[in-house]
Amino acid sequence: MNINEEFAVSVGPDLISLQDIEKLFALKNDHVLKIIKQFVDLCKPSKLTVISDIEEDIEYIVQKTLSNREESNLNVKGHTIHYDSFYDQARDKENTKVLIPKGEYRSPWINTMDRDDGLEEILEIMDGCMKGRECLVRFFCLGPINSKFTIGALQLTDSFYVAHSEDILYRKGYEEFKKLNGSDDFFYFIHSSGNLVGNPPVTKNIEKRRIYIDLQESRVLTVNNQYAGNSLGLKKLALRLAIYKANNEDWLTEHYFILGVRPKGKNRVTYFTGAFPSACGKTSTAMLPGQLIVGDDIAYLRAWGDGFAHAVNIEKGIFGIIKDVKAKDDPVIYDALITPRELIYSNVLVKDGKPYWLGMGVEPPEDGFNHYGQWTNGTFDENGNKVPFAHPNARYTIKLTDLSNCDPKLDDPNGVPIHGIFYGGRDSDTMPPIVESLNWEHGIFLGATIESETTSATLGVTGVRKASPMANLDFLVVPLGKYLNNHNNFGIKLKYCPHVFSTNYFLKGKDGKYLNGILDKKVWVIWAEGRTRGDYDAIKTPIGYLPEYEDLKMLFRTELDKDYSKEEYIEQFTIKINFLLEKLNRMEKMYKAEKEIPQFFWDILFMQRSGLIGLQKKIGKEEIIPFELD
Ligand code: SPV
Ligand code: MN
Repeated sequence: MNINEEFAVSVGPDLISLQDIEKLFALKNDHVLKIIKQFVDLCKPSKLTVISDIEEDIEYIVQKTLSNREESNLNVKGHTIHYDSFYDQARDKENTKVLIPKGEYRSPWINTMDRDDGLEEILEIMDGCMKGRECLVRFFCLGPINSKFTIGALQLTDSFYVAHSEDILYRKGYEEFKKLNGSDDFFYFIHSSGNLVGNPPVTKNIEKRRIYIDLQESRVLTVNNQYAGNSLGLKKLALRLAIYKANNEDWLTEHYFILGVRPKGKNRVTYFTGAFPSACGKTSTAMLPGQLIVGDDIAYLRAWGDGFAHAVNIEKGIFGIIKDVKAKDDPVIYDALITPRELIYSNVLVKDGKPYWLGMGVEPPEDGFNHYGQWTNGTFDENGNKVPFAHPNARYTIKLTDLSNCDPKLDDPNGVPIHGIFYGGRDSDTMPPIVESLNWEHGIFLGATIESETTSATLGVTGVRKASPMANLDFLVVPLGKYLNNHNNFGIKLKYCPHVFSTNYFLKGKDGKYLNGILDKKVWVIWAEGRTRGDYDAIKTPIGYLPEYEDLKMLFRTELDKDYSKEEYIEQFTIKINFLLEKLNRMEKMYKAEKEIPQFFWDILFMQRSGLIGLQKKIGKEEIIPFELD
């Protein structure tokens, strides 16, 4: 028997229609058939449905997610609401593990597990996990159609919500799979929500939630979850597989947005990527008024023939945090959220078919349905915590093309040339609002040392700083040293290396108040754009280049119609040597915990330290204003 016959016999006509079998055979890919057979045998669904790229198949998903109540209609046409389990509202870091074969190095920074043990455990949990349920077979593309960047993705899931979300967020891939010519060069993802309970149906056995990343087979197995960060193969699960692939080849996979910057009065678009840890301003930078958005979460970058790094968004939609989206501050998103279109809300409060979220700028009702279930103001959960009316990590899922600032180059198979990279931290007292790196290696250092401050629960205590290299620590699957080396080698190949900038929108004054307004980031971004085009001079310091006062004054005027005083500049851009030295000490301690950190990292760290100490001696002060360096 050949593989087709074997598949048809073993999977059988009670499970799959003849028409769907034909859809699979048309791919002429034995690897696809083998994977499906293996996981149908294991997960034991009662039905197998193959979804191709045609409208009718996609529409089937939308109908079924409604009829099985994974989603429900809201008042506005095309809007639906989905709920995840009360205990499945964010990425489960503890149970997301990278499976490492015996004898291979296991980095202390990465949550790893012995591969054999991990597979044994998860395959046992997945045994029969789809019993009585329908399993969907989906094909997608990570990246634009017909592009060198793009990687195929096969998804098996018993969740129509997952499938529906992926239709909004990712590009169709059934026809692209035909072009693989039988190769196994694709990622695959097996997902099951596991046993469901309640109405709407949510995952029951959360204690058996597992997300295991098997680099060796380019696959992720994930079970007993629904929250998109855990369940959707193509989002953070594929990110890890792609980081592995890129780091073993010669390109980059990053937790980057892609932004087209359009300075006033200059007829050009300059593309930037940017990585920011949570709550450091990533979405607000990607959605900066007057600019263009290509992507808000994940990018692949390759060295291109024109000498630039080119980037593509591997997604075509946004799974965005809805908290604090207000008509006043986020008019583009807000408008998309209240007008008819295909849109999934998750984990917000619904009353009379209307959604309400935290920080919406609208008074919420006193009761309704939310991630807890039937909710009234004053509901406490089983741990005695007051249940907010909506979850702080509640989300919306929409297509990028539904935003008025979507860049027409979203689907360009060549991607966009990247002139600059932002790394955004959050600290109240150390880094200036914007710093440009001295060179590419120093840019990697800036990315590797961004810190974000969590506000402590204890009153009066300064925030606890957490470093996340390139805002990618949660997704690293290769040792940090290898990752930093790959970055470095990538830059060496480029004729035009991106300029690298660190931002800090959260600097506070001596009175504890933020020194910058929410929109001031526009000035930093436009200044950075000008630097990549040679428009502005800058002041060289041991920590990088700082803007000159006159340039910022002019940009505050033209971009924001605001005054920017010398006093403000001095307060924001003063080099605080002791704080910066403390940061270097923290970084040294942290990076010493990992082996084989590249030498350039240490060279820069020690050079910065001696540069700062030298400056302190020369000027005789601990706080130095940029004018003193001119
Ligand atoms: C993030 O947390 O970085 C997200 C959302 O983009 S999630 O899909 O949960 O990863
Ligand atoms: Mn993200």
